[in-house]
Amino acid sequence: MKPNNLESLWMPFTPNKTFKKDPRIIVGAKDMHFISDDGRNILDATAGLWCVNAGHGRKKIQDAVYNQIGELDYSPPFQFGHPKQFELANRLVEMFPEGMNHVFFSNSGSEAVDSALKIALAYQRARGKASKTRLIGRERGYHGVGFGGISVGGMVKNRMYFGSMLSGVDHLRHTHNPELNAFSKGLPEYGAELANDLERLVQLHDASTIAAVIVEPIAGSTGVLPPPKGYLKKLRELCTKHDILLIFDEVISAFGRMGTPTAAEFFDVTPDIICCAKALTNATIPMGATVVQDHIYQSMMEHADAPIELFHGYTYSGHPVACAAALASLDIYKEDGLFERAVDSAKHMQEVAHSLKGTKNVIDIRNMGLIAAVEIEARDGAIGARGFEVMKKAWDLGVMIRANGDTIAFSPPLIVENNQIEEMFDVTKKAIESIN
Ligand code: PXG
Repeated sequence: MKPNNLESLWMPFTPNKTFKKDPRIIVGAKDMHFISDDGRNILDATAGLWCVNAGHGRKKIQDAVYNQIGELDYSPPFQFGHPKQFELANRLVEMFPEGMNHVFFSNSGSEAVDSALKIALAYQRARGKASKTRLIGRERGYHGVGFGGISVGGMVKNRMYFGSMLSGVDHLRHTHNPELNAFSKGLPEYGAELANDLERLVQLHDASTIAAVIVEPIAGSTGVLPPPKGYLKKLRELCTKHDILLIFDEVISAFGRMGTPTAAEFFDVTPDIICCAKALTNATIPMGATVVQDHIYQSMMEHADAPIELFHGYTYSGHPVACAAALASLDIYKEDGLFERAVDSAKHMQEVAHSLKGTKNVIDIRNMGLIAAVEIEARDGAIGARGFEVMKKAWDLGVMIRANGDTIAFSPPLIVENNQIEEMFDVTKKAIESIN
């Protein structure tokens, strides 16, 4: 089953040279497990990449996709519609916070973010605030890999190789403070005042130049950074005060990761725009969505200066097969009560994750919803080396975990059983103890 030549493929976000010498090849998946090419069952502690929330190989999605290709494989999204994209938009607005009643489809988290940024700019212009062009992100933010996303993003390596990116972007300070908050269970106590960093940027640039602020309500790929208590509410207040749009990038947090349809609902903070993707289709077919408040959509409908209100869209926006996969996924989440289930599993995961405190080299443990992270101290002069070795060792021991630098992240499918949570952390502990 091993491919005989690994050279032609340029793998994304992967050290190609090292991987190809010692590849990890996945040939199948069912429920909570991947199957490796040497026939082992590997427990999926990451829901793939934070996306397979209903577990792998769901028959209902498989059937929906198969049937959709037979019925309508593709139809152009510009100037024509098909029923399932309207149905899916209606289903999504029912799940999203009050007032967020309009959905723009794309094909990935990166595109959902770029769409949000473009909508924010076009909206400001349409309502006569054309000087509001500046976009504010946050240090350590991850918003995908488009030029818009890396510009507002705050992960150094994702930015430093790619020139000057978008102009007119600035960043809030990040909220990670291990000195005060290490080993917090759930939301960290300290740091709400960091939202006031927006005041600093308003002082510097003036609110009349700022279109939008984008943050992840809980940052994932930068190493799992739950927001300090009160931070998001404060940020919402400041955005409202200064007439700045607030965008939540919920690419990892939407669809049950927090036990609710959105993190916005969990934190009781309603942004103006939410970006989502990943678990929208249980990751079976690529799809992203940008969900906006009524006032944004209505303003664009009323004030746009051309018959096409938004000059933006993708060949595969609202692809019928992706819509079929998404509708089936939303059915499963509801029928199986997976968001509610995540609430219970999250409690267990919190206890099990924090039981690793005291393990060799562990310097912090963080968790929120069905997300946890164990951070190990970086080896001198080799940031990320230990994280990588732990990930590899865990794979050999039968568990897929994700290393973001030296932070090991856990975000299992919402169908995870308590004993599987225990297995994930037992194996991780063994892996951490086995390396120097
Ligand atoms: N926003 C957020 C918050 C994300 O987590 C994206 C946007 C981009 O989505 P696409 O579909 O364009 O990849 C993401 C993606 C990790 C990891 O290691 C996380 C992501 C991607 C790759 C790695 O945790 N999230």
